[in-house]
Amino acid sequence: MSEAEIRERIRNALSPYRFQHVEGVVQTAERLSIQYGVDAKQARLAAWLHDFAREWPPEKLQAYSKPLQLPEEYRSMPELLHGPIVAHYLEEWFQIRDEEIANAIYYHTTGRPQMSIFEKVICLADAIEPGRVYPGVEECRILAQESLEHALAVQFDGTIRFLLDRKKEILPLTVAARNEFWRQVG
Ligand code: DGI
Ligand code: FE
Ligand code: FE
Ligand code: FE
Repeated sequence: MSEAEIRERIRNALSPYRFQHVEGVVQTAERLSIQYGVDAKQARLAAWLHDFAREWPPEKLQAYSKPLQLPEEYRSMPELLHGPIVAHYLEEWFQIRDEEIANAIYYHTTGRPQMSIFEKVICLADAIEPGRVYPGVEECRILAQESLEHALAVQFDGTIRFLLDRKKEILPLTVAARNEFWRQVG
């Protein structure tokens, strides 16, 4: 499937608002990939695909996540399922057999310890694309010019703060990723 065909499939799967977000992630992922020395073509593909299942209803997300055997805590946080689902079905749905792309999509929401540079580029592009507006986004954009880890550390603090304020559950993986980013910043 060509990039143009993938773009059309994504456009059909998402609301105009979300598609605009994805276009922003593609542009930002390409820029960060060049800056941090990972493959730009792969980064664009991962970015196009990362939110393919983002607007599915919870029941559909739960159904498609069955074969993935995720830890129990994902059950109560359906907004964490869209990445793992697309990663799992990447080859079947898009004929893409690429472990780096699959991992970057899988972990784009939660992060994880020991993320590759490629995974960090996709995760950060998702957070700082031009359409994003939240407290601290400008600081993250500036930090991204110097350090993926520093930008992600601040970004994950923001996500965790957001979840705490709303009394939401926090996935241990998200906390582990956050701790490691700060450790890497020193
Ligand atoms: O899909 P996007 O909206 O572009 O962004 P995303 O995939 O990074 O985040 C999706 C949602 O998941 C967002 O509202 C924040 C939330 N989230 C991230 N980490 C956690 C989380 N939600 C819970 N409950 N727990 C987490 O650890
Ligand atoms: Fe997402
Ligand atoms: Fe994210
Ligand atoms: Fe996204």
